[in-house]
Amino acid sequence: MRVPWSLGLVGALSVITSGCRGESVLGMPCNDDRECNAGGQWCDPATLVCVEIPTDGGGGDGGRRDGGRSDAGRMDAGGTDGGGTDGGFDAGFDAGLDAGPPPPPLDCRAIRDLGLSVGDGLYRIDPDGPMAGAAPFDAYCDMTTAGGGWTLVYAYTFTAYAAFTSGANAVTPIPSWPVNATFPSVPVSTTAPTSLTDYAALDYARWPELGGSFLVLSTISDGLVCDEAGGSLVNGVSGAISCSKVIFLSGLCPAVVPTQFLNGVGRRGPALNASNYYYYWDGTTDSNWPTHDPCGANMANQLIGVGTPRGAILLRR
Ligand SMILES: [Ca+2]
Repeated sequence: MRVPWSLGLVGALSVITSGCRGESVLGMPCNDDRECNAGGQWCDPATLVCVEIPTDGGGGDGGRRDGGRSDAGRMDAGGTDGGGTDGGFDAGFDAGLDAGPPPPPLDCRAIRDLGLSVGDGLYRIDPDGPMAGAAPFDAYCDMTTAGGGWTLVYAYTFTAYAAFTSGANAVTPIPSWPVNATFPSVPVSTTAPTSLTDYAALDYARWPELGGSFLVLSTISDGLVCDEAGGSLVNGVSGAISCSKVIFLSGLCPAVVPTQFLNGVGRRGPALNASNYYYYWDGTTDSNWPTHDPCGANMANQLIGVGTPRGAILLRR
C-alpha cells in the first residue's frame, strides 16, 4: 500500500526509535542500525557491534546517514511500503539527521499542527511520547472533519443492523471500557483501528493520551463534536458535555445535541444523552439496542438500508 510521503516520513522515524527504545545496547552484536536504537548509537559495519555514533562530520558520516535513511524509508514493521517516497524524505531531512531523527508525533493533532497532514489516512504516532511507554503505532487520522487532527480510537459495526431494535443488536466490537460485566458481551478490542471500516478499538486505558474532545461519526446517524464540560468520555466520568452537530445525514432534529455523557458502569455500554439516548453503545446481544438517534430521544431514527452501517469515535486534544 502506498502512503503519502509524510506517512513514510513519520513511519520511518518511528522505525528507528521502535523496539527496545531507551535501553542501552552498547557493545551488543548487531546486523542493522535499528538494533542499536537507544539513540546516538549505530551498528558499526566493521565490527557488527553497537557503538556510539561518531560525532565528527565530514564525508565519513554520509554512509551512516544513508543507511539510516534507507532503512527508515520503509515501514517494514507495519507492512506498508513508503519506498517510492524516499526522495522527498531524503531531501527534507538531509540537514537534520546529525542531531538524531525526531520521534513520531504524539497524535493526529500534532501532525496537523506541524503542517505534516496530507489528508485523511494512516500516520505513525506515539501518544505516550518518545523514549518511554508503549511503542509507536499506525493510527487513522481524520484531517478534514471539523478542523481535522482527529485520531481514530474506535470503529464499529452492528451485530443485527437489519433488526436494529432487537435485543440481538449491539455495536461490535467494544473497547475495553467499563460496562456491567454480568451481561453477555460482544468481543472486546484493544487494537487500534487503521480505518473507519477496520472494526477495532485502541485500549481504552490509552484514550486519555489523545485528548478529551471527541468526534462521533456514523453512516446511520448525524456526526457530533463534543468537548468535556464535567463529563469525560475518555475517563469514563458521567457528566456534562458540550456538543455541536457537524455532520447532517438524517435531516432530523438539526438543533438537537446531547448534553450528557453517561459511562457504561452499571449499563451495557456508555451513552450520549439528550432528552434520552442519542448514541448508546450497547455491547450486549441478549437485550437492549444500540441507539443512534439524531433526535436524542432513544427512538429508531437511525438511517435504514445503509450498505455499510458503522460508527466511529475519534479524539483530539
Ligand atoms: Ca443488544
